[in-house]
Amino acid sequence: MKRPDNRIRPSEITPPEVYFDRRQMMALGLASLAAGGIAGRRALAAEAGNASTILAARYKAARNTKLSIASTPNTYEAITTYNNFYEFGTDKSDPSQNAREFRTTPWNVEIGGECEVKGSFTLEDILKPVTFEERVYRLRCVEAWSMVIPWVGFPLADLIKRFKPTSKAKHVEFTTLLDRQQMPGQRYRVLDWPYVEGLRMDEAMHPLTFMVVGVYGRILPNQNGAPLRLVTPWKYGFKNIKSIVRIRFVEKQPLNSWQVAAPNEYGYYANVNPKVDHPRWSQATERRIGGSLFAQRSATEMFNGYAEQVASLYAGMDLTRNF
Ligand SMILES: Nc1nc2c(c(=O)[nH]1)N[C@H]1C(S)=C(S)[C@@H](COP(=O)(O)O)O[C@H]1N2
Ligand SMILES: [Mo]
Repeated sequence: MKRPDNRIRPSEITPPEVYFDRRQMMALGLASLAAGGIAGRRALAAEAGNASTILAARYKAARNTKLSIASTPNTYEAITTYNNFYEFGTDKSDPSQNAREFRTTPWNVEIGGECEVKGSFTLEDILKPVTFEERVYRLRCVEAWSMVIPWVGFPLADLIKRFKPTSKAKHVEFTTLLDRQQMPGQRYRVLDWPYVEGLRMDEAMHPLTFMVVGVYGRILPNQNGAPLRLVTPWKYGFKNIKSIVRIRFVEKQPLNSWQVAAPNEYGYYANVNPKVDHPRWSQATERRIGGSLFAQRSATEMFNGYAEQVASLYAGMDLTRNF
């Protein structure tokens, strides 16, 4: 595993206002602004600052202290330059380099399968009714490293309820964008593209399961899965699927990309478990990114420290078999 390449400075990362387009301004009721036309570029430019301030303010959400851990988060720089996002390359430094031009507006999410409300929804449709909050979660990668990240987002359960899943909906399947032009990593057969992940319905509805749109009070950078990604803090990092374009309610357990790629190494549940090793390395300890390479590794916690909240979901299940 390569060490992170720190050439990119936080100041080089696209500022929030660059992401906002007319569609988003419309969604905020700034129609006159979005109309443009002869009203002129000057007026647009003058008010654009105003619009981005309103939008940006939404990402400065209050922290949910009850569902946050007390550890100090990693730096913004570490979180945005040490990434796994194979659509943009397999080195940790590739996504921050190769995702700079990735277009996240306009963005649509297709909702389908076993639910009453379905169709194609704009990101604005998805985000308008929800309340953003900040949650500090530990991210534990299956590669035995971890980070602490202040995410901004909203509970997945709040989104799911709006689509009224039927009694046949036993799992939720998520799919990442497929776009070989924009995602150069998809030209290589590292994985069977597009990236797919899934959660059992009760996992998806769990209050810890979070849909993320921002980090550190700012809109989510492309390399972290803009504009919409999943975060399940008690599972290995690969469950946290990025840049989601499709959510389907399904009866059968979906096949997730890493399970398809190496079924003996990666499962569907992927719950953090110090007692169930990866066939090629131990999961008993982890290395915190950003610390000294020589620092002592810390013990991996069952369910990444969230056992009290989630252990009951797996009562009676053999977690060695269901890894
Ligand atoms: N679409 C997609 N989602 C993905 C990945 C990926 O390669 N493609 N990598 C996963 C892995 S292995 C990890 S550890 C986390 C990393 O999230 P971060 O870069 O925001 O820290 O994203 C996950 N989501
Ligand atoms: Mo990961």
